[in-house]
Amino acid sequence: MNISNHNDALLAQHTRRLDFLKSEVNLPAGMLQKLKDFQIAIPSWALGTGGTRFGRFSGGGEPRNLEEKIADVGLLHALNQSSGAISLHIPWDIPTDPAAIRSLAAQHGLAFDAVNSNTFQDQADQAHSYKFGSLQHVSAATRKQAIDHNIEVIKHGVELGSKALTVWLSDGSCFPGQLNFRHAYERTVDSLREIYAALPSDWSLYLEYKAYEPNFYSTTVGDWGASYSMVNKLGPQAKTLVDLGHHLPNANIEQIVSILLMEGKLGGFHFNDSKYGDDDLTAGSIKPYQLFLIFNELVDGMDAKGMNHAKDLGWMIDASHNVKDPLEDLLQSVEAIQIAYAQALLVDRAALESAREANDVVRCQEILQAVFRTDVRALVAQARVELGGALDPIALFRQEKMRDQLIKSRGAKTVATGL
Ligand code: RM4
Ligand code: MN
Ligand code: MN
Repeated sequence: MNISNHNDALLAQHTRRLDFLKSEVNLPAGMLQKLKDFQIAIPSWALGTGGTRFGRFSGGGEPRNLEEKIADVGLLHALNQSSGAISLHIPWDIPTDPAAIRSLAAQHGLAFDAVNSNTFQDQADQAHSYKFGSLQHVSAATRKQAIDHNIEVIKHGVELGSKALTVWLSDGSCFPGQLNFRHAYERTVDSLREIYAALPSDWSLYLEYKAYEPNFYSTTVGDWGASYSMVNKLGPQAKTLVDLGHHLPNANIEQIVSILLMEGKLGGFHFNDSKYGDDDLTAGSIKPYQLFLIFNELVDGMDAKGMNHAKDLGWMIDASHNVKDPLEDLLQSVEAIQIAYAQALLVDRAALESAREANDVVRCQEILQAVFRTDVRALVAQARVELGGALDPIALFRQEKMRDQLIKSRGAKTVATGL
């Protein structure tokens, strides 16, 4: 791929835009470096076209195995220099030769972010069904099977150099009366304690919550309150993971983020966007202002604790759908996240704080919206170019007909494991 030719052709336009931005806003010292350091992990389950329960329309050239998934993420990273990690879902992606997988990833400059367990589907060879839950199950044998699976996932992660386990449970109930809420909660915590006990000392356990689906009456880890109370019982290595699509409509996610962060219990993110439920749409495609407000709280809260923006939380995408090229979609998600982050870095926090102290509500809104309406794309592009990436990753992906090349080498009828 010829990145420098591509960049040369766009350079004059880019410089004009960047100069304009610099003439309009004061860029805080170190901002460009922060943007360069910020890496977002790509989920191994989103590299193929996502389906819904009504169907799936494969686009061709989808990765047929873990090696090809790593190659896809490597391609994204070469284009944007900001997706330097991959998050695996087990057993969708079992690294059978971890040393080889690790070195392949290293060749692409990729690290392994959190590994994800799966106790929401039954596998062909499994003894006990998860139809009525996994860690909450009434049967101790089923719970043990799910616990053992999570411990197995940790082992895979250790071999790859991951440092976190993400647990998302579909456990819950579909009808009133089906479940004893207290017992389900207690059994889940007891099971999680056993998983927690198997964590290496430098690992984290992220407990993801979700309001509903596939259970439609109750979900045992259904909101941040349930997750927060559980991770508090487990210990310091356990934290809550926020997936942006997992709230009831109109939830104030930025406030949830702010409080979890303040309490030292925010572990990381699954970025995506949604209109109705867990839609898993491209980050920033529906509610970009919300994404900005979330990053505004993140920057504020992390700075208050002296945290490293790039390293102290887990930044992951969890998006997947039916209609776009998955690689183009992921490039869009990464850029939307970077834009929101860059804008949050531009907020004049001293001015905002004094407007708040003066109860100047209008001024508070003006400060935030002035930043949100600033076009920071040239700055994000500059960070990319300084790292060796493309000025316009999607344009280059199309110019070089990268999807056609993938179809040629992998075939038109491939289907990737995942959602
Ligand atoms: C869930 C949740 C998990 C993801 C699965 C595939 O809704 O978001 O993070 O692993 O989907
Ligand atoms: Mn998720
Ligand atoms: Mn989800």
